[in-house]
Amino acid sequence: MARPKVLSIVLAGGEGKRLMPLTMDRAKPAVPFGGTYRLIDFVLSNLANSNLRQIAVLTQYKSHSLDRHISLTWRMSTMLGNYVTPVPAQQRLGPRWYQGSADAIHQSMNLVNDEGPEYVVVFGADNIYRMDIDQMLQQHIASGLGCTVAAIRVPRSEAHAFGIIDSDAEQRIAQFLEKPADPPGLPDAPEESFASMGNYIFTTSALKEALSEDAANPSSRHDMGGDLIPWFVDRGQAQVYDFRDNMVPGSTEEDRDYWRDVGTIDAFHHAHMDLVSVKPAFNLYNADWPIWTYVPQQPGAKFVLRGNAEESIVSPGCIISGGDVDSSVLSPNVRVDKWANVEHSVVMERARIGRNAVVRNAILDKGAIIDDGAEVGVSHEHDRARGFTVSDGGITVVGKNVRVTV
Ligand code: ADQ
Repeated sequence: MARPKVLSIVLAGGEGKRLMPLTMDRAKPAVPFGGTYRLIDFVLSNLANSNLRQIAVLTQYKSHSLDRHISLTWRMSTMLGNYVTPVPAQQRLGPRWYQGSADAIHQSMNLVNDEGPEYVVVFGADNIYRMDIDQMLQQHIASGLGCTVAAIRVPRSEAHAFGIIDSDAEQRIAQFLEKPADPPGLPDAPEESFASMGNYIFTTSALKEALSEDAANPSSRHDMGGDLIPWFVDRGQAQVYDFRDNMVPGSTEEDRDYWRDVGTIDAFHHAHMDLVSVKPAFNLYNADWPIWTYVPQQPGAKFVLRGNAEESIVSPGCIISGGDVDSSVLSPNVRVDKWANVEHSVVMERARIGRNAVVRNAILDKGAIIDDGAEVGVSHEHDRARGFTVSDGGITVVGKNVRVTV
């Protein structure tokens, strides 16, 4: 059977306020993750590995580093082909930026009209997971409905941060509540709720109708979860795709339903600590479903003068010269000097950690410099007094190129 024509749109305009200061001058999908990746690499890898290779990335907020990353990784790569296009907000429908995620799609309908796809895949750019999107597409096509929403079970205590779905036995969505204050539990598991992953597939004609009605509705906030999905639900045109039914090559029963929203400093740090655990819930090393990225050519990581790293990811170009690194993720080109101690931390590119310095439960953004003998994450009062963000969970964040003195 001929493959239907599909256009994929990745929503990459989010500000990521709760990840400040990591999103101070980059869009949330451009935030580095796991040493060598950026958040957006996960959705783009899932699309590419699912053979959905016509992809538009809608950018808006502070999109410079995101555009550069997409160009380097996803447009210039001969291996991946030239099929990902970043599309900046262009004010095509008047002098305004996108008002919400549905408005971002509405203002980009020229892409859909130009390509003429039968189905439009609309995915968020901020989450960490592996997914064979073709399996969801097959369910969408078989249903004949206008809209399919991917969903996962989450603890009810966290469900207020998501779109919550009430579906019947046939997977038809009866109710969709965007970020409800008091989320309902599931009939078979009262302490769990069924949460939207912010990943949708639409039949093109239905999407066009929904977007034009939404654009004409003065009371709409033009949000995918808040307005557009409820439009389909009200018309009996929305079904759920249970992420538990998805299986990618090389995954195991343990990691098959891994999906994380790393939208807060604590969730971001926690996901990194999982990566360096002996049995991580998310396996970066599954070569059957690779996560693609761009890493500039660099020599291998080097350990000298008894420099040491345990339970850690150490990226190319790093030099651990007599320092100790434990349970941490180091991006390329980091230096850790003699007698320094780095523990339970995420250290981004080109950070320098001087002699006798201590970095504990911290995130150091690119180019941060920790002077000889300086401490981060040892005293929260001291960290706050120096203007660093300290999260609710006690993670200290040192911003890009910031120098920490004794
Ligand atoms: P949120 O993540 O809170 O909830 P939102 O902030 O709209 O929703 O972000 C969704 C995606 O759209 C992200 O990838 C973001 O970068 C992007 N985005 C946001 N505003 C945009 C704009 N103006 N232009 C382009 N891109 C934009 C959503 C759903 C919930 C669901 C969670 C799952 O609304 O129902 O449960 O995702 O994480």
